[in-house]
Amino acid sequence: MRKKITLITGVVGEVGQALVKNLVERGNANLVTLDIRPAPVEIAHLSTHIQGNILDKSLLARLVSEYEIATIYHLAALLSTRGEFTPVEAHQVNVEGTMGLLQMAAEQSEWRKEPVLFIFPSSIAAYGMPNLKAKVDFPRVREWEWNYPITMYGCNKLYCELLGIYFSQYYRQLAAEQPIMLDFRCVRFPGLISAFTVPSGGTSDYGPEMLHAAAQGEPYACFVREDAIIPFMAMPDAVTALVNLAQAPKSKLRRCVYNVTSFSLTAAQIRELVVEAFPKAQITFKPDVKRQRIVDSWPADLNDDDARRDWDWLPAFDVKRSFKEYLTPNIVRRYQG
Ligand code: AKB
Repeated sequence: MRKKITLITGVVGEVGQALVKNLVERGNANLVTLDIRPAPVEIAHLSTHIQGNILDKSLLARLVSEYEIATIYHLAALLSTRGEFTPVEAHQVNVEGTMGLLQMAAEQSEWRKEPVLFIFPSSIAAYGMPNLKAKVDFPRVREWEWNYPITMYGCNKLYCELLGIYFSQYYRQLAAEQPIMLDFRCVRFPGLISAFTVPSGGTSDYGPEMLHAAAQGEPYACFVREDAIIPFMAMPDAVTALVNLAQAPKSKLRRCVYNVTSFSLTAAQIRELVVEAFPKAQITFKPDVKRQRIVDSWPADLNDDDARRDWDWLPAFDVKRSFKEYLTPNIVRRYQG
């Protein structure tokens, strides 16, 4: 009999590393992780790691022949800044990679006669505010509003949300027999800040970069204006959101895609918090017009009322707790030792 497992793609990314630790702490032992990169030492012992490409069909075929995949956390993606430099590659990884996994999950759901749970992180990048006036006038956007992304990554995320809904509700809708469909659940994340990892390739990276630079005593030139504002969340809350959504009773979920958020800050406010934690921080502002435009297209805040109502979503780390209890002490420890 094949071993029942949870598959995590893109595990070497920031969310993946935090998620693996969290799932293991919760007693989830049967984790298989997949990434184009080798597993870092911090998490290598926590799962069976496969180094490979999600676009490799023979690799996916080998996976299903060896394992019964019950749950998939599909985190592999090229983020918004990186995606603008390599849009074709971003589309391949973000869309074709997701499509391949959705197809595999659909086939597995039929084979097992039980839905595969497919958890997908989307992003504020799925939104596109047309100008700063709209951003000010409509600060707390709902899931279905302003879905006009201006980055390849944002377009990819929005389309993959729709693909997930398609595979979970309409796949083979004209077939004689209704197949068992997969269970697709998605959260739209704001910018994420981790104490243990530094992001790469994103456009919300200026927040965590400011903090990590200050903790290492390095100067940092922030690539957005002081008044640039987007929502953020501390990494432990991001992981909780994924796991809680995965565990929510299906009957309670009235949507497939949910906004989740914690606090919104301008770049100047982030700087103030960083300077409070690291008084010697040398942070200047040197806006990059092109990356600024991307940040300006993202909403100032997310309306996450539906997640709160349907599966009791509540961030544990507001801005004060994030900095005082999670970010500052852990970052200090990280760079001191
Ligand atoms: C990015 O900046 O691309 C990501 C995101 C907001 O999804 N961090």
